[in-house]
Amino acid sequence: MKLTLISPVFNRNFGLTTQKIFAFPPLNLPIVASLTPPNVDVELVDENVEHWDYDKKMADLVGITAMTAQAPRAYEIAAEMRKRGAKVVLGGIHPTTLPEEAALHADAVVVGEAEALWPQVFEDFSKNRLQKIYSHTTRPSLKNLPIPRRELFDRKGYLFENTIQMFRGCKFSCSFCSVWRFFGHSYRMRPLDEVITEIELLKSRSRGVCLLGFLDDNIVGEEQYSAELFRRLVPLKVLWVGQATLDVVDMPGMLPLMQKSGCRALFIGLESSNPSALKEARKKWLRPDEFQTKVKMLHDHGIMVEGAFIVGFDSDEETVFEETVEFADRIGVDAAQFSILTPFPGTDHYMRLEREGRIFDHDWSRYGVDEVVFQPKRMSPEKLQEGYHWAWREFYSRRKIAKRVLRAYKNWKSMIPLLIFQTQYRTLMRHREAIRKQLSAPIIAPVSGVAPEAGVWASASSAEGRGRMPQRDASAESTGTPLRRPCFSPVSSPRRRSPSSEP
Ligand code: B12
Ligand code: SF4
Repeated sequence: MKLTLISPVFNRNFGLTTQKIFAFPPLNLPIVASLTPPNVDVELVDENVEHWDYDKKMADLVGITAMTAQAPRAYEIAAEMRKRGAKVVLGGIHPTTLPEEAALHADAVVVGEAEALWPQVFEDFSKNRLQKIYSHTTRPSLKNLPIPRRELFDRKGYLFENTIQMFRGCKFSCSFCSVWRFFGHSYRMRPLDEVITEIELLKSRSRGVCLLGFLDDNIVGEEQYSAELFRRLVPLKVLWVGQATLDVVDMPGMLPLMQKSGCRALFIGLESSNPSALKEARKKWLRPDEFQTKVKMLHDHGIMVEGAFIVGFDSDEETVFEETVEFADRIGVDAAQFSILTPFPGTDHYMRLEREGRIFDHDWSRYGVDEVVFQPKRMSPEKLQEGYHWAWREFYSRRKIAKRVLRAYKNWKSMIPLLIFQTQYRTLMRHREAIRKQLSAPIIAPVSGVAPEAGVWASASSAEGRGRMPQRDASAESTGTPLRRPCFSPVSSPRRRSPSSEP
């Protein structure tokens, strides 16, 4: 009996993740594997880092995970595997949000968390009585979970495989976010003893320094619990990175403790320098005038900060791109990620834009936060798309990278990782922008058979580092040419265009 678990490529146009630094292993599939009886032959395919062939990975049962951006490719793989005789089960955040859609493409859909459902799915499969939808009424407890089968990652070539999760859920209700809708509005914690046992195991398997990546959306969400974890990490001498909200800085004694426990970098959702945008996002508690001081406090504790910023809020004007890049530089973040506000199905933001008739593209493969799928309020979709690319180019211009790396001289140990990270980001984003430009030519054949090759490398515009966004070519705007979706899978949801973009 063979089970193949598949993580579809995030964005078919970009193909394999060529930079190891951004190749993040999926934790969900090793969890599903750990819930499967031990006598089953389990194989894991991560299309983001490996080429593969349907015929060589054939199995009796296939499990596929999908975030929204992965869904069209997941459906495509499901069709191919079913054609070859396998039963296919879909799970993850997208099938959970839209189970009826997913059910059109699979033999069964898991709505929710595998811990509560997979043993039953597997038993039903073994007895040839698979049902179409499996869902739970209460979210599962996170006690006594088996250790995820990370050995299935072997030889896939990730920079590090030690991703770990302590709790699920979030107490906040950000309007654009899927997490609190999916995992619930309060925290469900794993017993700390079990977390520490898992970390000790990861440490014993590591060659050299043990680097951990915590996947928790807010590692200090439960202050007491997190502080206790950090105390227990100190003697283990690991290094770790994670995600947090900026109020970590206000928690008495937390920063020195995190530093001692091995924290080296935090990914923080700063979202915007515009208070009206923060209100829209339901992040009123963030105060942009405090960001600079707080980032400095993190730096003083040897913690690098990657700030996440979103553009495309209703209150964002066309100046938002320059303002955001200037702001990110001024507050001193070490790295930044820019995203286009994307209405993920199931979120409050999606429901509002849908009600207002502003979502013009339901091709989920474009929901990777790098394409405009809705009509912005104070600018054209083209302007938003262009400004997004400009922000990445500008923030990662050579001149700005050099400035940031030199600024880190007080914490000299961080200079080399910082330089590597920044140049990798620069390469990745320029590569993607170049591909997108090439794809503005109308047709790309749908991918089949194997994961797509990354597109051809090409150099993007050289006008960089000047801090001002070039004005758009007016002739291009006047044509009213809709943003073209480069590759539309025949199995994805039907696409609607905004009235303004009708030919
Ligand atoms: C780590 C992470 C990543 C990693 C992914 C690693 C990987 N290969 O999976 C990276 C950094 C690559 C990533 C990228 C993106 N991410 Co991300 N990511 C996360 C994060 C923080 C943790 C994911 C995780 O491992 N969770 C823990 C596991 C256990 O949960 P799970 O995956 O949901 O799995 C459970 C169930 O869903 C189910 N299940 C899942 N799959 C399957 C399959 C089967 C067969 C079965 C039976 C069950 C099952 O069982 C599992 C166990 O209970 C989540 C937030 C979160 N809390 O989940 C965001 C999240 C998933 N990401 C999100 C987004 C938007 C993205 C991006 C599109 C944009 C971005 N943020 O950059 C990109 C996509 C890539 C691209 N286009 O470049 C959104 C997804 C929204 C949506 N509706 O799709 C989330 C929810 C964050 C948010 N705030 O909304 N991400
Ligand atoms: S964006 Fe972060 S803080 Fe806001 S609800 Fe989502 S996980 Fe919680």
